[in-house]
Amino acid sequence: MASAASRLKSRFRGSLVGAVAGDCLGAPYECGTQLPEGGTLMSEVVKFMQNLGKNIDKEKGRKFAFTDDTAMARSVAASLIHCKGKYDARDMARRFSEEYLNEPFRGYGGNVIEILPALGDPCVKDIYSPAESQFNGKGSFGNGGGMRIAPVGLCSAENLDRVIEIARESTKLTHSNELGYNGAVLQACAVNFALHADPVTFNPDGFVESLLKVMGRVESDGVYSDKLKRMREMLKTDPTTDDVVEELGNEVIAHLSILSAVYSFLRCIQPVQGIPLENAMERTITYAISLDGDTDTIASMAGAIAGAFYGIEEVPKEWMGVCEGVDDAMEQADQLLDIMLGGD
Ligand code: AR6
Ligand code: MG
Repeated sequence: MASAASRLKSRFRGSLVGAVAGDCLGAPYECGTQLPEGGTLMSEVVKFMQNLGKNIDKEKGRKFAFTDDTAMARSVAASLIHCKGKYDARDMARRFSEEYLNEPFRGYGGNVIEILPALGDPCVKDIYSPAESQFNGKGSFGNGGGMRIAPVGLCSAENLDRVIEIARESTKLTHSNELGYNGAVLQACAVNFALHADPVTFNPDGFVESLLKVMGRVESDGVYSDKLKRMREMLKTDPTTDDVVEELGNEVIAHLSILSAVYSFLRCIQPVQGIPLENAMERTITYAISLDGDTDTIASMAGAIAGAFYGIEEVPKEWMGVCEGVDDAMEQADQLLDIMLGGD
């Protein structure tokens, strides 16, 4: 039996690699998909996954590129590693800015690009002020906080308050709207709960209940809490993907995408009709992409939660060969684990 330390290492790696793979494999579906006569998006994604395995030699060297989700998550992880697990707003903001200016083509959100250059400017006195000025002072509620937050969730279970605080504060660098940063808090906590869950006794209802407790503490408007309560019902009734999208959304905004990622993880613990894939990571990413819309980000967030639960062994080998950024994610996962074991 694997030791507790090696299980944890596997789950840290699974989470960051799961996030990268969801981003890379979801990205080709983001702008809509031409479906064959009688085909569904789900059946197309299943074929894509099956062929990814069969054509591994042909695919050799071919990389599915990552997008802004991974670009920003790498900066979050790099900053936490550099600051030995502590949150340093200036350091993280500068990394977001540099990453964007180096590779602006990664598919960043339409509004966040207006403030990313300023986040590296030492003359900006209040580093949170560029984000606060967005959307006439209301701030962004895009899902850009949730999409990058997995590294924050990778710490011990006793540090949940710190997960919440770092997720909120680091998201405010770009998303000052409550819905934007609370969505990131929810996603970071989902990663943390999955990381420490016992797969043998795991209970999806209890998982949702734990998230409800967090959201009850942090949100003032109840938007996420109401949707979590709906999700609890949905887990009992197994709705169609269209109904899931109707309830939980598939858009680039936080409150209409992050819960779809959480639901994808919870739903795919069990087999899903229409997805004849035995591997649970494959099933989860396939399901998340089948929700259509913001496929890369929903699959990336679902992959981060699922990877923290199942560990790196459940990530298909083929993904490791074809997804850009996997090696860096493995390295960052190991470094974050070292920080945690060093007493974060
Ligand atoms: N009012 C109206 N629309 C909004 C608001 C608001 N307060 N906030 C956000 N939006 P952005 P992100 C809409 O630019 O969150 C990439 O595809 C608005 O249409 O802050 O980092 C990634 O892969 C705005 O352009 O960036 C993610 O999927 C959009 O939400 C996503 O974009 C995105 O918000 C992440 O984007
Ligand atoms: Mg996206």
